[in-house]
Amino acid sequence: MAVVFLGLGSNLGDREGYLNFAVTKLETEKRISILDVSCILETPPLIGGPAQGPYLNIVLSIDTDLSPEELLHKIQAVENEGDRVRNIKWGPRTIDVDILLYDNEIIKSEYLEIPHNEMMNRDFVLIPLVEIFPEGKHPISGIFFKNALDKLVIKSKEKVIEFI
Ligand code: A4P
Ligand code: MG
Repeated sequence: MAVVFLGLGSNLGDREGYLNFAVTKLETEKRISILDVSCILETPPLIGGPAQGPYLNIVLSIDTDLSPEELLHKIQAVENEGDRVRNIKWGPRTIDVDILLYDNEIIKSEYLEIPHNEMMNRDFVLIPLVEIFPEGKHPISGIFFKNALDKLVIKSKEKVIEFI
């Protein structure tokens, strides 16, 4: 069994409804048990993408015997069932599920990069991750997520971040 952290985001339609939908779908998977779910965080979209509305994000931890590739297929099926349409890179989405961590494994293939390559630069990932995994550290750099978050928060103090 592996402990896996997933990052979920939504900024289209019933955002909270889509997050709940994805958690419920994962919960009903026989080979997945949900361990913990963070609070919901609302943040502005990343700078650099197209103009779009604010996101709701959560992080959850699961226990699973699915391989990383099998899990990727499962989460893509959940995204598709959650009305996800892929057109613009970084564009608005009903539901996005990213694999952040898969135990301490390091994977780099055409389809999968774990740890998620942008996770250390994103407050909407690190804030909910640190909430449910305060002792966690990055499998490659060994940097504690808590310390990475402190640095990020110092840089982007002026950003509007709120828990809902
Ligand atoms: N892929 C590779 N590694 C992974 C992984 N660890 N987990 C591949 C999941 N997928 C992974 O993803 C494209 C491909 O990445 C997949 O087919 C898979 O093989 P996608 O979700 O289909 O497409 P995308 O939207 O272009 O990329 P991605 O990576 O999901 O987008 P980002 O970088 O996550 O950006 N602002 C706020 N505040 N909150 C957000 O959640 N999200 C984005 C999306 C932009 N701005 C945001 C937020
Ligand atoms: Mg994604």
